[in-house]
Amino acid sequence: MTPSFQPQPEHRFTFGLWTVGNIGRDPFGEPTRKPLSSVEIVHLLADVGAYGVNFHDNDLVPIDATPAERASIVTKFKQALADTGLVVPMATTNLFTDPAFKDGAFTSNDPKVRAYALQKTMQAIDLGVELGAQIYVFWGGREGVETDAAKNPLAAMQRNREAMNFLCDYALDQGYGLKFALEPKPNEPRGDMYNATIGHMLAFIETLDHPEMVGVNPEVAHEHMAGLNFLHGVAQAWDAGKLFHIDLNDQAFGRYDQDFRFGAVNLKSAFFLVKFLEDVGYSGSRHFDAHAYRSEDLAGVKDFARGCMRTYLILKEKAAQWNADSEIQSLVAEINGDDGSTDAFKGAYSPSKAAALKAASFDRQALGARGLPYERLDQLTVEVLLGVR
Ligand code: GLT
Ligand code: MN
Ligand code: MN
Repeated sequence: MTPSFQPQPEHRFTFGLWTVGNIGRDPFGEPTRKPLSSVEIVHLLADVGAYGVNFHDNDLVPIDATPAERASIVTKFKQALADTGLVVPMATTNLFTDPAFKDGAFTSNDPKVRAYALQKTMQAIDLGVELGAQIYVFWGGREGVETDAAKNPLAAMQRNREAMNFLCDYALDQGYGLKFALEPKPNEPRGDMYNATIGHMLAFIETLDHPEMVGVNPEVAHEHMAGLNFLHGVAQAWDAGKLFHIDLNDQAFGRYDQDFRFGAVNLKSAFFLVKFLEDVGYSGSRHFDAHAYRSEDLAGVKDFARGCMRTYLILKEKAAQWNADSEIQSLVAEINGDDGSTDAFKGAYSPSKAAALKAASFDRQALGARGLPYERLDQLTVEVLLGVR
């Protein structure tokens, strides 16, 4: 049977209100698309086959809304969810748009800004939980500097920790059962942002009071902006039990924050990422944190959203093909071959093992002379991707 590449709820494909809702503004140009209401976005996402919709507090409820306005917006949004069957797996706080956050939220030098950021986040957590969110994302968009004269990086780290500890305790105190997912990014909008990569964030999490409820939300584009191998960071997060959420998109290395459609730039990296997520059985949201090219109209926004999901599903099918390809698998077996001659040295340390290993002899020249068939394996991978196998 030819696969249909039709998104299904079990694929856990989600989009943010801000992604398909992006109006095509950039630092050099005015919007190219009309804003959509959150209800319209829910219907658009249902139309293209998404499973869920995520939001920042202010994507849904304007920052200056009255309690009555909030209530009416939430009622309409809940109705749209009920009408379409879409769910809200994740929510987050906008701590970057308002000028109050121009020098950061949790890491601001101003204690009033820090307190306001905590207040806003608690209210946003309440909103997210009310709509069903189980994962709460923290992207520190303004947590950084343009000059290190402005902020002590150690103080920033401590303030960030204090805020996360406070908010973990808040969520626990409310009995929310939330998990927090921290999203690293190296720069943009700040000159440099704290906890710049997946690795920084994983280390930071271990210093918190409740590390068990905090994981990461890595984004393809953000690690690529730092010139890093995204898959390796994701594998490390998975190994640590910290892959709570993932932001899929694409990005040319070394460029500004492009947030392109998933698979739009680095297809081979996208392939190995999808293969990894599927092979290990990642069961969280596949969240597309990206937006349509500024040149698109509403139909193009749908093409963008469908393209993200379709590319993921095609790559998932290619990964299954790679795993089932006998020539590829025999190369994999050859690469990982083991004649058992080092069995005595494997596993945990013991003094006798160490002594035996120190006394063993190895044919170093033969080890160095052995050819590794990675060229053939990579070419076969390319041919799977190009559809000629
Ligand atoms: C913003 C940012 C993203 C974050 C979102 C969550 S908003 O668009 O570029 O990477 O995931 O705050
Ligand atoms: Mn991004
Ligand atoms: Mn993101």
